[in-house]
Order: sequence, then structure tokens, then C-alpha cells
Amino acid sequence: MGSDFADLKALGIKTIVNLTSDDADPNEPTRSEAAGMTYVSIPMTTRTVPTPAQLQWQRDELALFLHFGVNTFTDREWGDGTESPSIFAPAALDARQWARAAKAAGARMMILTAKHHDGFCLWPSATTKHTVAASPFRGGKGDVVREFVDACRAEGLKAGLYCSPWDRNSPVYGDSPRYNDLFCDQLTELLTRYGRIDEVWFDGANGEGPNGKKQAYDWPRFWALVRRLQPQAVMFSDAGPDIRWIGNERGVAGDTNWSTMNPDAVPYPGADGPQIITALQNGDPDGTVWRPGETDVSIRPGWFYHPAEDARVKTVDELVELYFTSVGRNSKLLLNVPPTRAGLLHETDVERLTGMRRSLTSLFRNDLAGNAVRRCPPASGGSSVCEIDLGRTTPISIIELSEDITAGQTVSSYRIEDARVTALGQPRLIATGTTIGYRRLIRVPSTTGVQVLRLSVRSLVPTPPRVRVRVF
Ligand code: FUL
Repeated sequence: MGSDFADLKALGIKTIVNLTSDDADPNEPTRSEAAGMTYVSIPMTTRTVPTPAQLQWQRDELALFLHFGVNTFTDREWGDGTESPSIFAPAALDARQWARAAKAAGARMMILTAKHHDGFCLWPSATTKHTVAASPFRGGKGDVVREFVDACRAEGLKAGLYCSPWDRNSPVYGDSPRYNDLFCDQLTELLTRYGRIDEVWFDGANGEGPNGKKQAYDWPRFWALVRRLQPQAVMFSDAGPDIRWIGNERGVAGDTNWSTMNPDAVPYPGADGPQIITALQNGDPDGTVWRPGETDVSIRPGWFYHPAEDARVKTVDELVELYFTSVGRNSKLLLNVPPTRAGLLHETDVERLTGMRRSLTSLFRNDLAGNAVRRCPPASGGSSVCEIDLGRTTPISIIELSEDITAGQTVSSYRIEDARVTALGQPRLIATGTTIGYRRLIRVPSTTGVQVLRLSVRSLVPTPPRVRVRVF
């Protein structure tokens, strides 16, 4: 031991941190000195864990995103803020139809673009005239946010709101303190008029105002306001604070995906650079905050509805694949389904959503490991090996692994083998990978059948994690 310390000292390392489990006081780090080194044992219970709201957010697995506004009527993706409110005229808007489609998809929440970059407010805001109140919708008496929230409640869904900080209509955008005041007023309206809101979604888009100056957002102020007005809501942005962006809009979470993050890795929403995208995709096993990744992707090429994309709606198989690359990689899927100019979800999109859920239900219908016999010899040093005996030889197509994330995320690698020894004297490798987290879905290429699976996991802490295994 003494010579190990000498090596470490030569490297300039003076403190050794060890994560302990049951052999230490569960709450207090212990310290000891040896050979001029400080040895700190941090109880495992100090590992970062999710808040109840983050846990629920993840367990919900799927939410629908609804991009709707003046862009729906101009056929654009980003409005420039000069659109006349008179163009906003959805003749058959029915938020209950959105909510029913969300339920049929198995989503537990919907998130609406209350304001996008064009600055048009889907609610009658007192902060600007650029709102639904100046549109023909419901004779100028309409409130899309109200109808949206009411529909969520009626169908038992949670409601979330996206309010873009970038506002290309506001004359005070770029005049930083004044715009920050206005933005806080808009958030206050959204978070006090409509009852409970469970997710507040921010992007980091940041342009110049009419004064030619770039707006400096006061993120700590925005976040503190949301926390005060809706303490149970999770806040999403590149920089959290509760939920992080997954780093792309293709629907693919990092194959290695830690829910913990180093908060300095992405200092503010909209920060850019390859190392930031890597941090968003993968998280950080040594991260000090719990900030799981949300995977946002659209069912169509664009975020807003464009008639020309009616034939380019993702297929059921593509949607199921997105579920595997998001939920199946320890993330949550936020699937955008944009309302049409009528104010309805397009029938093709609804049919695909329903088909996706039907397909997922059938894929996960029959857990072949439901009555399996598990043989898990005592494990040590953070590694464990379990054999799962399915009771008979059977073809399998999906293996699902889940950690008990209420205790944090600790598995850093896994390996699954067919325990039956082959002619070469080796077990056959089925899959190997890194993180598990809330849910890891592994597709197994067609097999001739397997009876006993051997699962080996390596953990960051000495106590072997509890990993649930399901087989389909
Ligand atoms: C981005 C926006 O610029 C896109 O228009 C879209 O709203 C996407 C979800 O977020 O930041």
C-alpha cells in the first residue's frame, strides 16, 4: 500500500476517494491519513439521485411536442416576427383531438409552443399585442394555451409549455434588462393562469435585437422564477437545470448515457461546440448533478406543419426505432407532432402514433424471464454475474435491462452471454455495452434459441447494483 501511495504522490495526487457502501456510516464521509495521503471514503448514499419530479419525468417515457403558431400558416420553420396576427386562423382547432392522439400513442404529457422565435403568443398576453387576441381565432377571444391545458386535464395528461426566449417581434429584444423583464412577465402569465404545469421547455436560441445588440438572457432569474411559481415542474434546456437536451434532433441518445452531468460542461443554454454535444450525448459518470437527457425529434422533417411533408411522416417502424434509441438508451422521447392549419393533428400522423403504440405493446407483451430462476453468486468489488434460467430453450429478440435509479446510476458496463458452452468451450456473446440507467433495450439478432442467459455488470460502486432483466 505504501508504495502505491508513493506512486500516487509522484503523480501529484494527495487525496484518494473511495465510494463505500454498508461498511461506513451511511451519511458521513470518513477520512484517514496514511503515508502523507488523505483517504476519503464517501458513502454510496451520497451518489447523486433523481428528484421525485425527475424520476416521474423519466418513468413517463414519452411526451408529445406540438409546434403550432404563425409558421403553420406561412409554411415556414422560423418566422421573422413581421407576420400579421390576422393569418392565425385555425378553423377547426380541437385540442381534445391532440390529447386523444397523445393518449393513443401512450404519451403522458404534451408540450405546446406557447411562443416560438417569431414572438407570436398563443395566449392573450398583456405584454404585447402580437397575440391570439389580435387574430381571427374565436373572434379574438381565443386562448390556445387554455384549450391545450384543458384538453390535457380532460384526458389525464400532464401539460408542459415551451416559451422561446428568442423573440424576433419584440421591440425591446436586445435591450437586455427590459427584455428580461418582459420575458419574466410572459413566464409569470403562463405559470400562474393555467394551473399546474409539469415541464417548462427552453431553447437557447439567441439573436440580435433591433438595436443591433445580442440579448443577454438572465437564466438564473428565469429558472428561479419558474421554480417559485411551479416548484414541481422540471425545467429543460441544454443546461438543465433539471433535464438536459440530448445533443441532436435526430432522436438518438448517446449509446453511453449517464444521467449525471458536470454542470460546468454546458455552462448556459445555447453554448456550442463539439465537446458540448459530447457532454450532452453521454453525460458524465462523475457528474455532480442529476440531469437526464431528453430526446426531441419530429415525426415529420420540420417542426411545424407543412402540407408538402404529408408523404414524409415517419413510419411505424421508424417511430419504434426512435423509442429504442431514446427510451431504450436511458432517455425520454419528446416526439413532435405538429397541428395543421385547421388546428388538428393530421390523420396520417395519428395513424402512425397509434401504430407505434400497438407495435410497442406487442413487442413487450410477453416477458420470457417472468418466471426465470436467477442464480446470482455473491459479488464483490463492483462486479457481479447472474445466470437467468428461462426454463426452456426459446428464441429471443429483445433484452431489457433496468437499474433501480432511485439509488442513482452506477452500471458502467454490461455483458450478456448464452451460458451454454459452445463447441469451442466459450459461452456465446449476445451483447455488450456501457451504461444501463432507467432502461436499456437491446435488440438480439435472430437466435436459434437460448435457455440460460449470463449477465455480467460492472458498477462504479462496490455494492452490486440491482438490475432488472426482462426478455422478449
Ligand atoms: C429549436 C428551434 O430553433 C426549432 O425551431 C425547434 O423549436 C426546436 C425544438 O428547437 O431550438
